[in-house]
Amino acid sequence: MVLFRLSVSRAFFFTLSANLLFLTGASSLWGAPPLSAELLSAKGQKLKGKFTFKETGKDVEITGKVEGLTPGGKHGLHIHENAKNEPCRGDFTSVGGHFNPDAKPHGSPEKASEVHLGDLGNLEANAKGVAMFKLTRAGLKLSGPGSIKGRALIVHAKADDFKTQPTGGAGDRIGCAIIQ
Ligand SMILES: [Cu+2]
Ligand SMILES: [Zn+2]
Repeated sequence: MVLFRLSVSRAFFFTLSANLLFLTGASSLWGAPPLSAELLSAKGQKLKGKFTFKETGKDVEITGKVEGLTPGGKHGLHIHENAKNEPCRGDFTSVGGHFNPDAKPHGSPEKASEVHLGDLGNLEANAKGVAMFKLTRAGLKLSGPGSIKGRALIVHAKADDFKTQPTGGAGDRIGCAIIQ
């Protein structure tokens, strides 16, 4: 009887550890690791900032903090396609236009499925020129074909008006970060 009990409890622990292995292995198979992007400032600007991109279910949660913006100002924020894998350099125009794999018009991320996939809205700076950013965006992928890895995050000098095509009329590119 004692022997029997021992073997039952062993079997139980074996199943438990096998399940734990399965769970930890599965989470790395299903979820892409988070990505991050550190801003480079344009000449004549004093931008500093960092963003992270994390999978949350089917969506991607983007969080970030930027310093050195216009106090109280709004600044357009987009993922640009960077199809040629350019670094952030010069006036940051070499990273191309907004990431738009589904050929949609430019607009607000509140209409996520109807606008450029790279449209992230505006950063809103406080009186000290600091903006905290948080957005959960549907449709983005962190790995594999069509992902945002290697693309460029751009901060603009002016607000995105969500109307002007195809840029939102957000003006110069004052900050650039490669998503990696
Ligand atoms: Cu842009
Ligand atoms: Zn756009």
